[in-house]
Amino acid sequence: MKNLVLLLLHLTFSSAFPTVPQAGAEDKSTQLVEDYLNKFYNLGTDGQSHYKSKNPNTLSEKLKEMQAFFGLKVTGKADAATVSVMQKPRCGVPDLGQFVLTDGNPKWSRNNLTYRIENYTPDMDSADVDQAIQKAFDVWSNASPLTFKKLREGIADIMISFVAGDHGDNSPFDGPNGLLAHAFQPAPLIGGDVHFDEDEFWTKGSSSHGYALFLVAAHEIGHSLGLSHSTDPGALMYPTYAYTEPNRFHLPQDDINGIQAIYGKSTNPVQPTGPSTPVTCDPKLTFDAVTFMRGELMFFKDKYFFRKHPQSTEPQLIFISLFWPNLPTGIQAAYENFEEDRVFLFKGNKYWGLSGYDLLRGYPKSIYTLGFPRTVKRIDAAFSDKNSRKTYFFLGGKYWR
Ligand SMILES: [Ca+2]
Ligand SMILES: [Ca+2]
Ligand SMILES: [Zn+2]
Ligand SMILES: [Zn+2]
Repeated sequence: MKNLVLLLLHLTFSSAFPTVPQAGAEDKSTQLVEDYLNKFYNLGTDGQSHYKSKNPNTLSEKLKEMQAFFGLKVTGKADAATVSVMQKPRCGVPDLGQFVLTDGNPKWSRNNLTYRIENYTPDMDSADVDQAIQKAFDVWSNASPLTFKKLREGIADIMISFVAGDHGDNSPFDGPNGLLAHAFQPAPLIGGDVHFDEDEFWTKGSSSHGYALFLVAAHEIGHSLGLSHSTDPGALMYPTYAYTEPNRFHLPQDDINGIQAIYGKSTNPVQPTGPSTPVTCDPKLTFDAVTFMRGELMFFKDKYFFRKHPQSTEPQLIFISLFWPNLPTGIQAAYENFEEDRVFLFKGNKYWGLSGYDLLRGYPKSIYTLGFPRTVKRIDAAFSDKNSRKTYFFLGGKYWR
């Protein structure tokens, strides 16, 4: 992949939820697997762009590599769980093993770096662009000895631009969605530079449309500084794009460890710490809400949920925003209405309805429409009894039926 380190990719599918491919969709799924391994696991590097006719073992080996990276069961086969991960929106940079550092450990030899914003997107006020970029650099300078000075002219270490289509670096953009941006690892000239696809709609931060410039910039700058992808699903450097409200963003511990492994500790006397991704074997782990959904157990925790299929031993950790961009984090209660095939999620005095992985229209609704008195401000837990067809809501020491 030469020195191109980041291509943010947003695969567009009618539904982001990984369903098992239906009969007839098999060719499409084979193509998906091949394309994915080509792009992110260098399937084609030994001249085997069409594995079927050439070397099926290469495909299986690459699948195993991919499965290991994502913590899936290592089968070497394109099973449903594997295909489902391949359908997730993600960054286009290859996953080069379980190392946070980019191959060859490229780094800047100075700690005082410069950047320049060469042009602006028409999607946002230029002051908001300045602020988003500045905030993205702050993320990294707060966690390391690095400093970033903004230049208004001339050549900076990290040149930032908004460009579309073929823009002369052999890595053309692709119109709306797909590739969002890319960046180059530390080196002279184009090294460190960040390009955003102007065919995207850039925002100050919105869960429902466009892409948050701050979040994409922070991820890209990580590559500009020499970081590669992380296998930690909560890390900024994880390959998939997940929306977090920019004002509530804290650099995760995994990324702090990554940048400090390259450049050393922060010069701040108090070392920064960040959120750590919940680990399923942590005995202190508690959940916000638990429910069944179509035979799978779903555990909600902060901005994640764990999904546990009865046939698998390891629960899968997923961002809530990846499946339901409009749901809040910190769900407080959940239950499944088995007969209607609906799942209801509660937070504060609002609730949301899901049909499988689709958010139902018309939500959130107020819990008072369910008949709760105005004194009720939140639900602690909920449970629906299949046999009696009654739903129980728990609040403090009381329950409603
Ligand atoms: Ca440069
Ligand atoms: Ca694009
Ligand atoms: Zn990336
Ligand atoms: Zn470019």
